[in-house]
Amino acid sequence: MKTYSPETPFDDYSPPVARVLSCIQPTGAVHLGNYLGALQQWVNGQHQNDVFHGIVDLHAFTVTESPGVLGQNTLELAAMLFAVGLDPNVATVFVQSHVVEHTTLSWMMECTVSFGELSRMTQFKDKSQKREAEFVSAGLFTYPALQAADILLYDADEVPVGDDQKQHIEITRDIAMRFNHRFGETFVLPKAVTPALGARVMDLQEPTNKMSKSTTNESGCIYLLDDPASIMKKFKRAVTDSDNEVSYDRDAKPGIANLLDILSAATGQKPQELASSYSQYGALKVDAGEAVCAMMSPIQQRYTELMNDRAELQRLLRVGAEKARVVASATVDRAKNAVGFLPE
Ligand code: ATP
Ligand code: LTN
Repeated sequence: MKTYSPETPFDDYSPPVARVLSCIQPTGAVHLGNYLGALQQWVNGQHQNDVFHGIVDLHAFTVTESPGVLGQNTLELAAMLFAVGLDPNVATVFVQSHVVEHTTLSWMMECTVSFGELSRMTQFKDKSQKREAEFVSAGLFTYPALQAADILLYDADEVPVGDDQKQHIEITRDIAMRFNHRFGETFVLPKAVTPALGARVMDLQEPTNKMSKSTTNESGCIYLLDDPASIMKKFKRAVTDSDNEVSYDRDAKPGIANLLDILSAATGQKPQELASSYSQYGALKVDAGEAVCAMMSPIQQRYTELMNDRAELQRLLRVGAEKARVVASATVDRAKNAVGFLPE
């Protein structure tokens, strides 16, 4: 890479690229929140930065109790990541369990985070409460340590995520700082980057909750593989409010603001500007639905093609894991040396 020096003319200078990492769990179908809050940013960032994207099956294992589902979900998610536009020749796309360094570093992270810190994580509180009578694994509790390992293994400068993940990036920084303080400079401190639009896509039926695959009412969640008829139906049924004036106000009019945000993310126009061009809720719902259908159609086509060639998908994932392992194993060696484990 070229670096700037007074002797180098400006047109020859390219700033150093950032190392970017983000991951997604293979826990079910990808929804519009995942796409607008994270995946779209991953795709846009791949030509500017050095990007690593993991399918975090070990994280999904925290809530997996039946055999056979994890591998199939992982394969389907890989097809979806390539279908939305991640280029396997540019981005490093890998499966977390294929890179064994994640579990080694995760244990070191567990020993660097406190019980109190983990107890304060809102995702753990939400997910353990939602599981009510179900089994709550210790892995669900120590989950942020594994996530910290994912990020620190790759010396990530930036982590593009939706709003809900900011706390996990904060705890990763705290763990990295503590480790560096105890054992000497080892880890790069990452920062979360959230998109201006789509940072939090809300449920169409309960617009004060984030759109989520663990929703109780399926019609509030748009899946990337939904057919156009069901996408339109879900938009037409979206919960709004009782007056009929289109304005962009997230607190007073969460349903309308969400529709405007979605339409804005799909068209590139500002939500406030869009608001002024509508006088009725019905037309806004139809336009938002149609814009989403148009955005999904090429993705769905590529997804089907990719799923028809399983051998090729697995080959792409092997290439990704090899590239990931090179960086990850160097970091684990550095961390072990810093602590002073006895070398083999
Ligand atoms: P869910 O709540 O649906 O189970 P999750 O947060 O567990 O979702 P992942 O599949 O691990 O889902 O998330 C992948 C990415 O999608 C993360 O970066 C997360 O911040 C982002 N994301 C998830 N839901 C939303 C949403 N409603 N709006 C914006 N971004 C979201
Ligand atoms: N916890 C995240 C998924 C996740 C992740 C990561 C995101 C696991 N490891 C590393 C960014 C970086 C979630 O539930 N969305």
